Amino acid sequence: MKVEKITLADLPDVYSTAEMKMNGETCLLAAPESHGGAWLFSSSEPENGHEIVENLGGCMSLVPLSGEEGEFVAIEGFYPVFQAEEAGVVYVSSNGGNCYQGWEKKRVLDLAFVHRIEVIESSGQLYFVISALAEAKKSPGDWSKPGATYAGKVPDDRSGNWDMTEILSGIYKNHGMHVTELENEKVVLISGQEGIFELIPPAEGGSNWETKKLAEREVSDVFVHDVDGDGKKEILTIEPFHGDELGFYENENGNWTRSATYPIKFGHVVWAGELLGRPRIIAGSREGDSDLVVLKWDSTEKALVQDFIIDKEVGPTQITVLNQNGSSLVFSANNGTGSVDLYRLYE
Ligand SMILES: [Ca+2]
Repeated sequence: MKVEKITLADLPDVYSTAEMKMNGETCLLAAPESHGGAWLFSSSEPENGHEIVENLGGCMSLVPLSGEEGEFVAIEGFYPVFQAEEAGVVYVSSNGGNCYQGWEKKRVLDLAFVHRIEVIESSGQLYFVISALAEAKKSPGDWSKPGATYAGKVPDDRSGNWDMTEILSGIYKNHGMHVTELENEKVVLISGQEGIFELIPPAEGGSNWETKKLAEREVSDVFVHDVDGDGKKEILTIEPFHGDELGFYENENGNWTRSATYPIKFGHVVWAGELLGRPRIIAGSREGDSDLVVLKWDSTEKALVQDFIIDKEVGPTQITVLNQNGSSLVFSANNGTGSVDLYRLYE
């Protein structure tokens, strides 16, 4: 594969990315971990991005509200290094305006050290799920208090109350969150020091989230895809917390087993999906080569191997991948270079 790189914006400390539909078009969002604003880029004219929300810093996560246009939720107030006593969740809406104007931000939840948010639809109900990395911290190295995960219904009237209840507690370094489908059910995966957990949303009319533990090892981040093409999904991980290994877990008879690893350095990006129609993994490191690298599964060697390097010395923190018009686009928050970059992959 060949790679074309376009720097879309210089955004110091850029950290989070997402994709979102806006006026029928796919758009991309980026926001910083320090004080700053959120930017929006249309996929048809990505070079003409604009800041759409002036004050959306300490932004660890950006997530569109499923199926809707022009609205998203985000974490704000989680500043480096672990200054997050005042962190919370905001709801951001375009108010039906054009791509770049009229955006309004509203704080909907306060939760110290809230770090991840996802949105999942189940039985026609939209739920938000949030995790606090820890309950509290006296210093960056203080991990004495575990974090918890909470969920609630996204109110139909977004200006209403966003109520939440605790659904998983006692997870130290509660860091990873990923919405996926396992055994034909939409689920949320959570990862931390105690391992990987699967959270299944309530049945129709119910309120209880079912919890299953999938793996015991300390895991920083998770992503799910069938990367060896055998029709069964695998779990890809970064481990341990911000760690130096990418893990490959296979499911055999209902049990998840780590059967391969690949070396990374201060791992921060793990993504798996289709690139130009082929199953691939993208891993990003914030130390060492600080690279963004594409891996593939070698079924002969039964190992993860490097396919090609997208970029080096960029220190990516999050990516969003789009497949459109015969290209694969990798939109990257390159924290190390303070830039929002778009990579177009092609044959
Ligand atoms: Ca597979």
